[in-house]
Amino acid sequence: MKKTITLLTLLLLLPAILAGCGSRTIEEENKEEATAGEIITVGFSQLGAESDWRNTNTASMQEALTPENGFNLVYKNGQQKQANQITAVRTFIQQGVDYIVLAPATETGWESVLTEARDAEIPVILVDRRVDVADKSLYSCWVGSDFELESKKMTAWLKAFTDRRNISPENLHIVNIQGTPGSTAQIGRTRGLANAAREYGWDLMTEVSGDFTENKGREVMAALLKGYDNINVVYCENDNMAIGAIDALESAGKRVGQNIMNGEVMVVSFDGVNEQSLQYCREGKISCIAECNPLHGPRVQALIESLENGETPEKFNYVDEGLFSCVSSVKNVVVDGTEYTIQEP
Ligand code: GYE
Repeated sequence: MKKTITLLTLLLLLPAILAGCGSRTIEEENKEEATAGEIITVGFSQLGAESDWRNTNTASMQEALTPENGFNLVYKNGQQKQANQITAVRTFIQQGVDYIVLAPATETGWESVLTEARDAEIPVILVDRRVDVADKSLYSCWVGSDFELESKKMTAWLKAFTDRRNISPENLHIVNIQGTPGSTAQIGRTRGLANAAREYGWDLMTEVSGDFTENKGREVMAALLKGYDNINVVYCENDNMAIGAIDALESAGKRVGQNIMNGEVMVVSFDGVNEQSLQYCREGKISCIAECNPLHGPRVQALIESLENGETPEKFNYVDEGLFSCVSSVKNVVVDGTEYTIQEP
């Protein structure tokens, strides 16, 4: 009789014992749910993969917004088309992500979709380039570079270089290979050059877009060489286009360097991210690079964390950047009262 009861008890308890061994306790389940609730889902609409700067920027975001850091990152590549980015943002809204991070290709045309995000109460953080909207409450904040300042540093360097060499301003025959038209980086870098050319009396002959890519930079440079026989400065709005342009110049039998009164063509550019352009800068093929810092992942992470804590971060967050050159005659430049020491590439 006793034996039967023990056996019966065992049989009755068996499911509970098995459950206890095979699956999680209620406490464990609760804990998992709580952590799952804390995971922050971020929809990131990146504009494309057009340059080394861009790829480094994407990697920086992916390295910061990880599950270990409490994030679920949904990445969408816009292939340099605003329409793709608008679709991506709409998808994020439908998915009900917690935050939208947008690196917009160009500045205009964002009102409707950003209004949709605001109506859905999803905060938007802009990274790198900006949007041109009258109502600034359509986004929480922005982090990126001061592109016009980069350009002011570059043109200050060019002015200092020509002053040291006693080259008169009208002897500078400049072409500008621009970035994607209507992007913040293009607008700022183009404006800085145009203002300096006007102020110093440089001959800025033409401006053509190379869309920030190496191939377009090569193509545009080859075409410019057919149209102008006196180009002695090529101002490239990023390094990838500079690499393409140098290729086209050398294929056309031109020498790149600093001896611009004796047939050489000076190339200057922006970013300082990829090894080839830094190597060109060490060799003097690129005379000066204005640094543009792409490592925004940890910055975006900090902004989201600050918003999560109920704080209001600064609306516009700028990063510090310098200038790279191995031309020894210019040691520093002063722009808007700040001195920048030229760094070794
Ligand atoms: O300089 C260029 C990229 O917007 C700062 O975009 C960015 C620019 C960068 O394609 O290489």
